[in-house]
Amino acid sequence: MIHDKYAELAARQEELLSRPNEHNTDFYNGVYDRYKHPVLTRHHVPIHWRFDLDAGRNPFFMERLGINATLNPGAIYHEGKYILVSRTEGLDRKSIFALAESDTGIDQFRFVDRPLVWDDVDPNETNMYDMRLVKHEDGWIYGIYCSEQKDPEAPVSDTSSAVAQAGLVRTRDLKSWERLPNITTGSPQQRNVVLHPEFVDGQYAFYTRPQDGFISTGSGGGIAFGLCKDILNPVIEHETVIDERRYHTVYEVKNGQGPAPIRTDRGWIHIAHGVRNTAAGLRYVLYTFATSLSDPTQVIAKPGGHFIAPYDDERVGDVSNVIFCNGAVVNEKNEVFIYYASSDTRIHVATTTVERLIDYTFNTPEDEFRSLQNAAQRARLIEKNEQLLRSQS
Ligand code: M1P
Repeated sequence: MIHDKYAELAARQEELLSRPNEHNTDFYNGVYDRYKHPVLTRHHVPIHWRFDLDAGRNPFFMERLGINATLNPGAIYHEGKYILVSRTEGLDRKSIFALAESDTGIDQFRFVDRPLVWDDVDPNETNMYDMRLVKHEDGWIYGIYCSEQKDPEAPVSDTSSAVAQAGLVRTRDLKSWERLPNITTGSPQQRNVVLHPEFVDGQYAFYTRPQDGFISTGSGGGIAFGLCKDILNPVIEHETVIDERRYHTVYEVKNGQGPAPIRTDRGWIHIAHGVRNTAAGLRYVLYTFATSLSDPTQVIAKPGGHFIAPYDDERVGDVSNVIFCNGAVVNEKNEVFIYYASSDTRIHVATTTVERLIDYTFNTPEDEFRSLQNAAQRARLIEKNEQLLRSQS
């Protein structure tokens, strides 16, 4: 028999799942809109994924398999629905992938079916997270994710060191998934590997982030680009860094490609994350840049500073002061939905349009890299505005 408590929790959850979202009108920057509520939280995870509903087996109606957080979702717009594949972290720290969908893209996301599974081709893989979902022109939908295992070379006393590699799956229907081999590169570790949605020179193209260590990129780092001849045997022989780390920027310590870049008339627009160190720990923000349509290794525009940073309540969570994005979609009206997680805890959306994203990326002044030059840059803006204000007074 189903426990009495189930109906009460289900009714409460239904209120959350059907709640309309609305703009956060306290926030304005002209670039994108923020929303009042996160779009996916641990409270959205179905009750029957967490509790044993049977009153006999679970007389106290205890949560048997709790969920700690929903974060860092891959995203696609598919058959008129906004699809997220959420990193869904259990209380045991293991992340699983779970698919949620919505008709609006800003609210009423619901998890569907069951957590995603596929053939277990790598028994050493311990954790999986941060899937990029990419509709490739070859007709498949690919998922590229971080496949993490214990460092086999770590001494016995070290139970924390890990190795990150890029796992690869593909599907046509978002239901059955085929696990392909991990992507091989010359780098000891990889995270934030993303498939470019089109062939380049007849080959599959990837954004990578070569790194020496699991946390620190060491002598590696930067967003790199590489080609791969065969997706069934994915080897990237050469990685060329196209967007480097740089001193005293928001991407000083690390950076990484977010979702697959968005094709526009002016170029590919990339949403990436940048990391810098502070006395309170690492701070993760998003930034954008554009690459050339004719040569995706050439950066042709790069606004200074951050695009999205932790705001109000977003600042606090399991890993505070983090905004991370690996999912963004464009619908048929050229509206852009940017799904980002705050502080490794819950998922939000920011909306804009392709037109605004182009304007932001191509017309925001670049970082001048030195305070006095940045002061002069701001003085030029003030001067132009003062002239305009004087002419209209
Ligand atoms: O905790 C912040 C982020 O840290 C990692 O990102 P990166 O590889 O760029 O350092 C990832 O573990 C990511 O999932 C996490 O949100």
